[in-house]
Amino acid sequence: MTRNRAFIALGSNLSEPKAQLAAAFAELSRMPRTRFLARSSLYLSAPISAIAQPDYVNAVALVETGLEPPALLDVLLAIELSRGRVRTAQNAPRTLDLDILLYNDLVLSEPHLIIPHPRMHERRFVLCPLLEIEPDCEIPGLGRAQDLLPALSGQMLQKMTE
Ligand code: PH2
Ligand code: MG
Ligand code: MG
Repeated sequence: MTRNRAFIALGSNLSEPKAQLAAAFAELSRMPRTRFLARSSLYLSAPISAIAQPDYVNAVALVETGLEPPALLDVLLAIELSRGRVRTAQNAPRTLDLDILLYNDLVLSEPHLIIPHPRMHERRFVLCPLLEIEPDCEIPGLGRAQDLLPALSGQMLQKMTE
């Protein structure tokens, strides 16, 4: 199996978010040609959205996978659907969101898939859990994740007890 390292962001703010993330970790560990390597703590975060909505539970997972990025995306979208995800407006509340953050040191810009995730460096709810499992994380084109964090100190984020 080709061993690619992929970091995946998890987020939920509907239908028992903590349970959604627990189910999602289990689903990620069952993906084909994939080994689940690590996950962060759960974090409670204020929504970043123009639409008023509940707080989110967020986390980041690391997997080793033989799936190429488009196939990985398809599997993640299928897991979202299996958790009742309904797509309405951008940044609308959701039962489960699974985003590819990083895939090795790949830089990709396709209509439906941009890697690194184009907004990850603006989001404390992504960088904090990412740094928890990968302290030396480098984001291709943007530098060390650790160095991007101070600019985001105004965003509410709280590590949760599980
Ligand atoms: N996801 C979004 C938009 N805003 N805000 C928080 N706190 N957490 C998220 O996961 C999130 C968000 C779009 O994917
Ligand atoms: Mg997202
Ligand atoms: Mg998404």
